[in-house]
Amino acid sequence: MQTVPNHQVDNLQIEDDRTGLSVECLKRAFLDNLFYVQGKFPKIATKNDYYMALAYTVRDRLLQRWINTAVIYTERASRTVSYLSAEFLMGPHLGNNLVNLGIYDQVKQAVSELGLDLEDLLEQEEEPGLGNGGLGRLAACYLDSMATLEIPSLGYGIRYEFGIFDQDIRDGWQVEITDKWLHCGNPWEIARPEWEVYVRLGGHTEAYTDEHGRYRVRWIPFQVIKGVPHDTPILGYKTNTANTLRLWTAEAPESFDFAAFNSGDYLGAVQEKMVSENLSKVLYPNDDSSQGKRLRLAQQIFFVSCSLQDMIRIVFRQNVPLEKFHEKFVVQLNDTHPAIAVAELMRLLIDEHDMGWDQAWQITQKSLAYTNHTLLPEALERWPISLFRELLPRHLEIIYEINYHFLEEVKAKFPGDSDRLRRMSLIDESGEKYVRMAHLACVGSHSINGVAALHTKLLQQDVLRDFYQMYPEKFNNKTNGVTPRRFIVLSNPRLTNLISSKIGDNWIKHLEDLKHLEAFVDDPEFCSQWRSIKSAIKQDLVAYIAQQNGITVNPDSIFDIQAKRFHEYKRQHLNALHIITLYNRIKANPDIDITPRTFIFGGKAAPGYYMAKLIIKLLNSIGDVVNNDPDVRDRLKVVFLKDYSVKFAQRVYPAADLSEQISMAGKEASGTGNMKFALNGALTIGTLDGANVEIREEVGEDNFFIFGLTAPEVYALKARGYRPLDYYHSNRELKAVIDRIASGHFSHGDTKLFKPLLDSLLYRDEYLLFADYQAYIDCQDRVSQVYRDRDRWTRMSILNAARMGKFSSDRSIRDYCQDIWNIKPVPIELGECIQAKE
Ligand code: GL4
Repeated sequence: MQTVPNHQVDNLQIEDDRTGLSVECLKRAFLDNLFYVQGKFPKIATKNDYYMALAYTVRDRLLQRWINTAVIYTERASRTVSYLSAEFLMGPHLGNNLVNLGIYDQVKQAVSELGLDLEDLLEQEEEPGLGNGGLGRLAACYLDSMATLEIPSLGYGIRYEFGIFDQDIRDGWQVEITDKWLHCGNPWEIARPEWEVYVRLGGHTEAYTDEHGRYRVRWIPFQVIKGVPHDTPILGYKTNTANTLRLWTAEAPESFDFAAFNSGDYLGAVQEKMVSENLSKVLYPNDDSSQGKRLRLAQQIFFVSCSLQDMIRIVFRQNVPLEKFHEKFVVQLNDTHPAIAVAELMRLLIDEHDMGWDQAWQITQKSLAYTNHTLLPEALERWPISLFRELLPRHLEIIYEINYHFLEEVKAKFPGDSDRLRRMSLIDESGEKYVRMAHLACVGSHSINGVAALHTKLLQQDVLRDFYQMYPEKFNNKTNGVTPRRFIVLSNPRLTNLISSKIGDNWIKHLEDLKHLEAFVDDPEFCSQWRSIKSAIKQDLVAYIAQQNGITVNPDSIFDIQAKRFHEYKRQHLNALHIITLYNRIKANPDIDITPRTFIFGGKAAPGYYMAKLIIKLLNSIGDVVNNDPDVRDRLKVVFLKDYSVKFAQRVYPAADLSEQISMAGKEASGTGNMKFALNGALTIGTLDGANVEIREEVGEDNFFIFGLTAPEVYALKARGYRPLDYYHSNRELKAVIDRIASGHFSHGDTKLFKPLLDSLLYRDEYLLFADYQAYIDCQDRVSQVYRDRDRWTRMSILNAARMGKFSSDRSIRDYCQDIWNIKPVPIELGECIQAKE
């Protein structure tokens, strides 16, 4: 579709009520949107109507930034980051946009003058849960930082109709419920059907000779699917930049197959529409694992092809020659989910745009960069060749050709090493044949990075060792970070105000400035303010828990929180062993003096992950017994908060005293929850895994509770032959804990319920819970001791927050810009014609 220049419209002054920021103006605009957009007036409006009216009022106020940003990027053909990710776990938009626009207080006042409560309206928003956990949330933090740092960027992904499932707990078990986040409409997105693109699937290829006598390939697909972009603005914090998150929905090319319709096969015609729309129907709810499902591969090619075609459209519109694609765009692959981009970009350049192989390969490699997010073997994506051939016949040919050239290179560098060729090949031929997506990403990218120092080291030494030996220059580390805007300014306004009252508010954009807080650790008044804020937030959570779970919690107890996806390697069940240890101590000696604790859990398990679901059941079962045992009194409580989400995480991080980061060393690539807790003044109990290592380095050994085997010790123990039963027999407390579970104490006498879990611990214990048990318990005992010294604990808490500067996603993004992307900020000025009058 062509745009129509219209100078009359270009020169128009935008209505004041759509941009004004005074309380009066905001009130008028709010009521106006309630009436004209929602079609309601106050007497009959629902809370959701009010939320929508407010969302539109805020959206109006960011549109000028959004449009100006797009205009300036287009005029200057700015170099742009394309962040390709199958997941974007954005969290609610409204609060974040209020913070980033700097209008939180005005809006709060405006709605309160209309008799409404802003917090109440913020609660209304159904968050877009288009991600599983850390990987998707990292993408969202990076978008926030790129906009804040004025880096031209586009996030590309899938607009899943159903995001991550809602979690209910029934009889202690997780039950999954479909997430209907679009049910009440989404005020933050704008569909751009004029930029629709088509993606082919299936069918076969045919070789032919073109008019210049060149060998060419034509792909005759079985199915064509239309991708329609939906754009959401991503505001920077107190900048004029508003970048775009572009998510694709899948549709049938025509809403009717007229031939089928005319032949009377109406249902057949509609069938095709349904099949096509399936592609963007649902997010796969697996974190850190891959199942090799056809629909998942179809989703990947769908969003990758849509996005690359969109970039090529932009290149042409900005009059950049296609040969300079890599100068206009750098494409960051968020894990291997978009790794098919290597073959798809080659295909687009060669088959659709007549480019030769060598030039296309150069452009591809120069454009693409790959981030690895996991060390778990089960998460490394591999697709059966048969599936590939069926769905992506042309891509498979291209991959074979890439592989041919690549293996030639390997042979040249390591002559006579056939074992290496077999290990490195893009095709796994050890049994059924597979395409190895991580290998494809490594070969097709100019940069390969891990997400924490230890993770990158382990990639180089182990998972991607051959690739490190082949291309050492491609490898680099980019330690993860989190956005302080959402994870402290928005979620913890009380702490934000205290910090800003002492050191100004520069830290919000320059998190290293938090170090100036260290000057106040010996100031008793500051310490007491720090403590009373934590205590007030804990009180809020106490009220929430009472209302949600009907459990009465002691607000002075240690709030000991483990909130993250459920996975055996994350060892929520190690935490459970500690709870039962304390419980056993109380049962043995009811008057024992122990530091009261509230154990709080949140997180979802993949629906097909039986063991993770059994661990959820175990925690709930322990809670049922412990919370109601009169011997325990108010010394221990176990709370499982259901349906963990971004919205909910924002409530939990600020309330924590203790953050549980207890994965088996060598398994957690980085973790990012660990950063969010510490930023809010929680102390960490953790292993030397992922970013814990760097957090401890920053906050200092004395301010971090470390325990357990290191990654090399884990490997050594496994190599020696690990025997969990030996630990069981030789450790009295551990044995009592296991026996307590086995006895049916937590399962109404049912001795079978937890048997699979106990057997897996006693006879395999893949994640070395028993080996780390005693060290964990000893460390927890230290935690309990230190907590009794309130001043010491407060001091440690302040120092943790003060030393978290490194873990801002702004720092991560600056590192990406410098080392991988070669991109500079492009500041946005608000142009004359669309500037607010305010
Ligand atoms: C993850 C890692 O498990 C997690 O440690 C890391 O912090 C996150 C972001 O880099 O990526 N990888 C996958 S898969 N899911 C994750 O959360």
